Amino acid sequence: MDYQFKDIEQKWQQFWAQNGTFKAEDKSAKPKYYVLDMFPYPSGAGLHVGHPLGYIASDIFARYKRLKGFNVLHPMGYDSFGLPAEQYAIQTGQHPAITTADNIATYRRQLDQIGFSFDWSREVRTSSPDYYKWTQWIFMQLFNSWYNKDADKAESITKLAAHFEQKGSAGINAVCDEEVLTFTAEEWKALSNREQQNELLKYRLTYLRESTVNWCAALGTVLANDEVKDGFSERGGYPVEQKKMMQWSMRITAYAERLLQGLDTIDWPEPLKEMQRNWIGKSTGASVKFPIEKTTHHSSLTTHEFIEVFTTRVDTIFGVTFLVIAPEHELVASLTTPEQKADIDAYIAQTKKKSELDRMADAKTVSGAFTGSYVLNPLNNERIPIWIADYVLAGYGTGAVMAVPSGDQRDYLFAKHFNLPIVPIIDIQNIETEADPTKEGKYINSDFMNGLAYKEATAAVIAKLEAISAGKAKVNFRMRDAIFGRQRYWGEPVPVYFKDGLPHLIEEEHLPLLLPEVDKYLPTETGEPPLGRAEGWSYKSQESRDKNQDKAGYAYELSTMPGWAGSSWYWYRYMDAHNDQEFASKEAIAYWKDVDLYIGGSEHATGHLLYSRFWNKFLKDLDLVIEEEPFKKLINQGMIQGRSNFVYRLIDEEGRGTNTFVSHGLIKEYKTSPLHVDVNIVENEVLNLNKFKEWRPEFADAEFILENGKYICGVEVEKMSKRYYNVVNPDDIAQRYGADTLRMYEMFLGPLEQSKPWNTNGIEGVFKFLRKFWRLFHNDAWEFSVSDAEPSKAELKSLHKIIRKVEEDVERFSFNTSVSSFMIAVNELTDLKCNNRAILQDMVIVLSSYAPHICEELWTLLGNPAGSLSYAPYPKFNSAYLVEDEFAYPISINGKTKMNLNISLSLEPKAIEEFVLANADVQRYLDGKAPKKVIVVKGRIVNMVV
Ligand code: ANZ
Repeated sequence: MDYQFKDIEQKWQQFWAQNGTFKAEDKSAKPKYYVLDMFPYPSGAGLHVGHPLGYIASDIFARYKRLKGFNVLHPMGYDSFGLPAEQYAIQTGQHPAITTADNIATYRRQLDQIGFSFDWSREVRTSSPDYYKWTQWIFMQLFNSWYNKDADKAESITKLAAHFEQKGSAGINAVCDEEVLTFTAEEWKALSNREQQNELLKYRLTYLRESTVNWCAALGTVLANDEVKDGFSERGGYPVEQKKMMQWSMRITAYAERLLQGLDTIDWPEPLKEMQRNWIGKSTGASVKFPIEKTTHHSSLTTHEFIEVFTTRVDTIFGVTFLVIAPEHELVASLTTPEQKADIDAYIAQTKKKSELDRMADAKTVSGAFTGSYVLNPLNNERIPIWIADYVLAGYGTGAVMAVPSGDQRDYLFAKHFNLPIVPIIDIQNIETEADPTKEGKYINSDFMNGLAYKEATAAVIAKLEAISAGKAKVNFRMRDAIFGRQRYWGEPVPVYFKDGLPHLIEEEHLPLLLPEVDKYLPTETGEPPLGRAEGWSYKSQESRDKNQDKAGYAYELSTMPGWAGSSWYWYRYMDAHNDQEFASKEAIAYWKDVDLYIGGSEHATGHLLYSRFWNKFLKDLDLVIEEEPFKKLINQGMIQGRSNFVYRLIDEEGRGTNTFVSHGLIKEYKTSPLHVDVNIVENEVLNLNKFKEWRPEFADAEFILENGKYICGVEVEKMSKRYYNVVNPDDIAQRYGADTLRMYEMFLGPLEQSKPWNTNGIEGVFKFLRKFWRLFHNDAWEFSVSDAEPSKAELKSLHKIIRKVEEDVERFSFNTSVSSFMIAVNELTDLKCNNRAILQDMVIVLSSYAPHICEELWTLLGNPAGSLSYAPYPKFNSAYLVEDEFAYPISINGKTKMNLNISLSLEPKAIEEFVLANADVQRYLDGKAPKKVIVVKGRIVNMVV
């Protein structure tokens, strides 16, 4: 039979599903291997050909590892909470759970069609209650923990409370809020329970805090920085304001140093690591306290007698000519003198409109306002004016900068603009370039720094500051604590209720806290998040249940968790997906440990991949997991870009578009305007005219100006997107050519990590290759026919070349290069007319991770016992078959090569000469004459002089 891919693929997909072929063993004598894909958000649009790229690569790897004798865990699931389903719910009223279930069904059908070897028995969905129960449970553990800097790990909050009870706050070295109390054990005990809880909240790893957010009143929600453009929401264009709101946050900053150090231990792409390093943004410098010069205006300044700055250039302290604090700095109001109040107020109003991103990006325009107050330089008592300016960010360092116009470009521009003094710090003339004492000169303005290099000078200044308690060395991180609340519906409810204005966890036995039903997916009239609409949704604690009190119950937290909550631990759930006692059993975690290979997009560099590492480290601190890092090796697959096609509409004299279209080669001769056309009605750039007329009613009577009888379309590479009509659906490819061709073709497109445009120009070639492979097993009448004869040397050589090549390629994730090697091997075997069972059987195994369906079918036809070849052993490479034992000697007569002769490399020159002279063709060239001289260079050439 000819190659009937449809029947074959259907048959094997069913077989795998029915037999649970890819179910990973929970315990096994085999070594484990965990291959993970970033699970998708099931969007309404379904998969396009770009999505499976990474999945195909990981599937090849997973299948290869099974052949290599590993117990492979290769699961799949859905990151199924999120905004699009909620937006759809707002528009149509359809419950997001229904939309999500529908979309998942589509995804599943599409994935199944590509023949992935997922262990579907372990599927997870982050939006299903038996999953988010454990997301909520992990949140509870975070709430119940604090970060002990001395132990350098998270510990139980009860341990902290016990310490307070016995020793007060002394001896606690924690990552916590800035404003914590200092107290003795007695003072702690004297606090009310509420006061104690309030204090503990400042230490918990997840906590409520007032933070500045981008608030969009019209949309009723907080927006992320990248959703705000020039003070307006990107979607809808509504005004966005900087607003302080109580928000749940995660103290990821506690893990900053470990997140940084861990990067050196994992095998990830260097650019990705670099993105995380920059995001974490470690800066080594100093904090310096500048005492505030007290005047009559400062009666309200009781506790703050100084402004603290963070600087990476404390060696420039004698060049400080002003201080700049962020407009949001807590001291602004009390520092502002009556004369300056109008200026300052106007300036603050102006900055409220800018997002933080805009503030950082906007380096050119200088703006600021003077508060009217001064600080003193702690080392020389110089008076220094205090300004506010939006280039200083409230959330970084201390939100205050000592400005050194002779050392820092921004400070320099600011000083020039506002006519502030510029004091040089080193003895060079050109102070417009940033001062670098290591290169450019010596310090001036201070005796003790004279002649010192940068490092020594820095240490000397810090020592001076420490001596007068005005400063100390400090490490600062750019990374902030992560906001953990959204004012939205379709997410995990936070398992918290409020009592006396303080948050409390619900009892564990009441997990999961189910997402309540609401009448609309919009904020309430009073601006509460959608969960505020749920009727009778309140918490009754066990105590109140027992006593039958508090009938109304306590109010629940109304925000839901952010998109990244469910994906920050999901790889553990796959290890033990149905456990209803734990997020995963200790045994399962001890066995699977971590992900050996993770494939996904680099767009998750500072989101998902950072949060996952954070939660993993936290779970490790609690001894709930084994490894410090979750993903040992990671590969970013490139994007498959769309290949857009264009038609060119003819423009008439009045500049109006006509219904005539000009072929691409002729557009220079006409006035035209380009129009995207659906790539599915174009083949090899030739437009299918009939399909074009059917495509849209307005084109029904379109006319064409053709070249050589054809309409040729223009081409451009763009993002694959519906609005460019360049989306290629994997279903269509699978229908037309089969999944095996699709899989091989996606790999064939180029290196996995590279982005590349989709084009179908080579897909026929891949399809033909598979058919040619199928042909090897069949005679001219398409009957299955293989021989049991001994394989020839040439056949063995072809086979062993590909055995080794695929092994090497797959191990270094070079999937595209294997595809061309397969093609060479099949061509060689075809030329050799090979139909040898021993050769073909091994070929089937080697190819099976790329093209599993056809290989399963051939495996069965070869007469193997019923079942799958998925666990057959990968053939052993034998280098002996690759040793070249013959050489094609060029035979030349009077310096001209006449022919080549295959001669054994073991022959010595004398024997070679005899062999050559005995050859009939050589004799013909010699015309019966005996050569005067024969020169034989072994392994190189035979030359004859006649
Ligand atoms: C004095 C100085 C002199 C500075 C000099 C630089 C050069 P990184 O490496 O990013 O940590 N800075 C501190 N806090 C800031 C804030 N909240 N907003 C904006 N800028 C801030 O940079 C730290 C440097 O950035 C600090 O060192 C401070 O300026 C500024 F020749 O202090 B420097």
